[in-house]
Formats: sequence, structure tokens, C-alpha cells
Amino acid sequence: MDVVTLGESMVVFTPTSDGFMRNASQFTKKIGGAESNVAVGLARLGHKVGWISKLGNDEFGKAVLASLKGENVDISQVIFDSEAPTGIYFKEPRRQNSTRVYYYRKGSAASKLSPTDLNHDYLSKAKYLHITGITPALSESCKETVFEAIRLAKENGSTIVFDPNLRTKLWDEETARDTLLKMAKEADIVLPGIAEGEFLFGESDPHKLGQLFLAQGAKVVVLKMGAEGAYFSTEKESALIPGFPVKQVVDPVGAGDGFAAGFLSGLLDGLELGKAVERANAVGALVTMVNGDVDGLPERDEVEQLLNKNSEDVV
Ligand code: KDG
Repeated sequence: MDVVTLGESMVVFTPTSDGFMRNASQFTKKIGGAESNVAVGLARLGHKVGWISKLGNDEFGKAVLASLKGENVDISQVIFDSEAPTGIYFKEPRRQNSTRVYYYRKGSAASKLSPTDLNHDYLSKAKYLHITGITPALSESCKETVFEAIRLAKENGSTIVFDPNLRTKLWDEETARDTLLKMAKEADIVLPGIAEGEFLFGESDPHKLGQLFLAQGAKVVVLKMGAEGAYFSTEKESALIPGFPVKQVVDPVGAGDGFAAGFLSGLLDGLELGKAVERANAVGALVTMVNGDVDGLPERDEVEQLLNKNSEDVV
């Protein structure tokens, strides 16, 4: 596998009408989950990617599995749990760049993941292990699973890629900060948003933040700065790579996952860091133009088209 990722996927319901969700009578049903969004993004770009998780043995679990299988994500490590349901969440778009989410995932099948669910052999064959800060927020056993996955992957020389994905609805700030910092220390590559960097270190200057993450042990840090682009840092270099202007953001959810998929895709293709960040920016921008957490994730030719365009022409 090029990349193995681990986390919870859910069925996502979004009202078809504007306004408060309490007044909605119809919803669209789609699939979401940060880690599986990354997996779909990578698969659409032609990479080999596997997703480890648990699903309820129910209609929604079958929907998630069918969707990921249809995207060519390897689902051989997915376990069905007959005792717990598949998580769901609702997405209520309020205004441009302001979407409210409501989770119904407490006690979900994925929250029951435990270290014994991990297949050592499978993890040992991953070039990259992608993890996010959502998984340890789901339960104590999920937290243990993430750290065990890191241990196993590292033992076999995989590169650990970490996206903090802070979700304050899922845990208290102190526990979140403490756990996310521990994960950052284990990671080779860290992909935080500026707000997450500020949450973790109380610092918002991208260069200083990059240095702070490097001091924790990361080799590459890429700070996502929304429309401005992204700022990457290593011990030897650092630079701002401008983003692609998007005239109308339709749905920002999943843009960070698209960014991660684009960046990893660039690294897998052997691009230099700046070019990999440029690809990440392009994929992230394309995701925001379409409704749905995964629906805007592009295929390779769409990314090439955007990269070869003068950025002034875009959308
Ligand atoms: O990054 C997008 C995710 O936030 C979304 O797909 C749902 O995984 C999700 C979460 O926990 O919020």
C-alpha cells in the first residue's frame, strides 16, 4: 500500500433547503469521515490506499463500505460490529464558510476500535500511515489504537503523517491539546491548519509555528492557510506556496483532507516539496467547489488542468 489510514466514516445528511435544519423536510445522504476522505482522494489520483475501521452491521455501514469499495479503496481491514451502529452526522450550511455539524456517533462501531483489531502485517507494508486527531477523540480504545498503529508502522519504517483535525465538539480542550501534541511528536509530517497551530502553541505566525512543530520532531510541516495557500517548513527551507482563488466556496468541509491527499500524492510521485504543496492547494481548492465531503475530490486530469491554468482564470 502507498498509504494506510485509520478512522471513522459516517453517513452524512444535509438538508436540501436553506435555513435552520429544524425546518428541513428533505436531506441528501452522502459519505464522510476525514480519513476515508483522504483515502478516496488518493484513490482518485491513482494511488493504492487502505482504510482501517469498524462499521455497524447495518444499512449505513453497508453504504459506507460500498462507497469506499467503489472508489477503489482497500477495505480488507474493515470489521463489521453487530453490537454498535455506524455513526452519522448532519451538516447544516448556514452561510459561506460557516457550516454547523451535529454528530450522532457516541458509542458507534468505529468508537469500539481497539489495538487488537490491527493487522501487523498490513500496517508493516504501508509506505505512509495517515492519522488524524479525530480518532483519539472518539474513545480511550481508539486513542490506544492510534498510538499502537503508529508504533507498528514506525517499527517497519513507514512515514507517519498527522493532521490534527481538531474537533472541539468531541473532547475537552485540555485533553485535546495534550493528545494532539503527543501525536505531533510521533509524526514525520504534520499538516495543521493555522488555527490548530495557534490552539496547540498559542502562536499564529506560520514561520514560528513551523519551527515549533519541527522542534517537536517533525521533519516536514505544512501549515494550511486557506485561500492564501500553505506554508511549508523543513530544517533547510521554508516557503509560502500560494493557493488557488475560488470565487465561490460551495462547501468547505473536506478541503483539508483533499489537501492531505494532494500532498501525499505529490510525495508519492516524487515531487519536490513546493510542488507537492502546490498539488495539495489545487486539490483542496477543487474540493470546496462542490457539495459533499468527497464529491469534489478530483481525478488526476482535473488537477493537471487547474495547475496548468493561469490562476487568474480559475473558476
Ligand atoms: O474533514 C472533514 C470531516 O470533518 C468530515 O468528513 C467528517 O470526519 C468527520 C468529522 O469527524 O468531522
